[in-house]
Amino acid sequence: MSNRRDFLKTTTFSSFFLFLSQYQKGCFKDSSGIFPLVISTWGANQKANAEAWKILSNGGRAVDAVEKGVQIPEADPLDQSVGYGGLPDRDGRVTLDACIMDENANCGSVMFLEGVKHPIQVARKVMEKTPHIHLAGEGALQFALENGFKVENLLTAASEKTWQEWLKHSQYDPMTIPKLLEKQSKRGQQDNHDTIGMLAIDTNGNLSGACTTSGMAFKMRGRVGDSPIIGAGLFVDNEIGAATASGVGEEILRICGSHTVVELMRQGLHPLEACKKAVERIVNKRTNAVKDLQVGFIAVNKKGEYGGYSLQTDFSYAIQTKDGSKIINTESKFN
Ligand code: SD4
Repeated sequence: MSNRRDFLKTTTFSSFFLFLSQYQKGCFKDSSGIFPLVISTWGANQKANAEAWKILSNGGRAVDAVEKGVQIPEADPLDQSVGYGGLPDRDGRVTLDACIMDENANCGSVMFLEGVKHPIQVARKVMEKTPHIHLAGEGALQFALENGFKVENLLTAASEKTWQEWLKHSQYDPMTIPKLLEKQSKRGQQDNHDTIGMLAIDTNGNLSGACTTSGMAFKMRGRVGDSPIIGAGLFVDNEIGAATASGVGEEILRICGSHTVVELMRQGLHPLEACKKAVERIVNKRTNAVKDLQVGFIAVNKKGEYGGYSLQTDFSYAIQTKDGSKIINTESKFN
């Protein structure tokens, strides 16, 4: 009898520890059946989600899915906020920022990188082939060239024209891209887009994320925003969840935005509430300075619950699960 009790005790304990160790490694299977899942900043990034979904729905890794997915806007010449076709800095140069983070806290990032159409691929190589996390400017380019990337002209005629127009008054406004998009957007949120931050959970329940941008239009040469900074534009903690950001990078950096959102989820907040608290922290610290600026966060937790919140209206995210794809307009602090 006592042997049986001991056996039960031992198996119960060992199953519990096995579960715990698997959970901590993040390699438990999804028993709820809701995974995979992919979520991206901005409704227009449904196309990017669809690309990521091809990998996720075949049982692929979340990190492969996000790397592939964000290449859709990177390659799109009509997307003036990411990759090829992005609006240049005030000197007329397109400079790109991107980062990627996987379920094991591996991460890689490039910033102030010129002439490479898919900075996210370079960021992944930084993650996998170097002892570093962030590579910037000339060094990032040298590394890209050494790894077989080609340099091409990323400034499209349309973006050059917008820059020539801007030069007439040369006034920097961090809201240039949102205002431009508002003008171009015919079907409301559907067409609205900006920096892409993408988060995914694969069938093994593992989380990863990627973020890529051409940054603020007409920024100073050398300016780097939040998007390539691990913890600001993107953060993944496979035990808790992941978050990413879009909007005025300086405001996101100030509160280490995405890391803050993940830490708020660690304290038990739902992803939407965590995003809201992070936005409120910016407002509390910055008051009037941010009343006309945009910042938006999206987040997903380990259970697959997700949400987003922004400073201003007109922020949305795209989500794809087994139930299909949809766009959600977030609640915002200001209306
Ligand atoms: C940056 N956060 O460079 C990026 C730009 C952006 O919506 O997200 N715009 O600051």
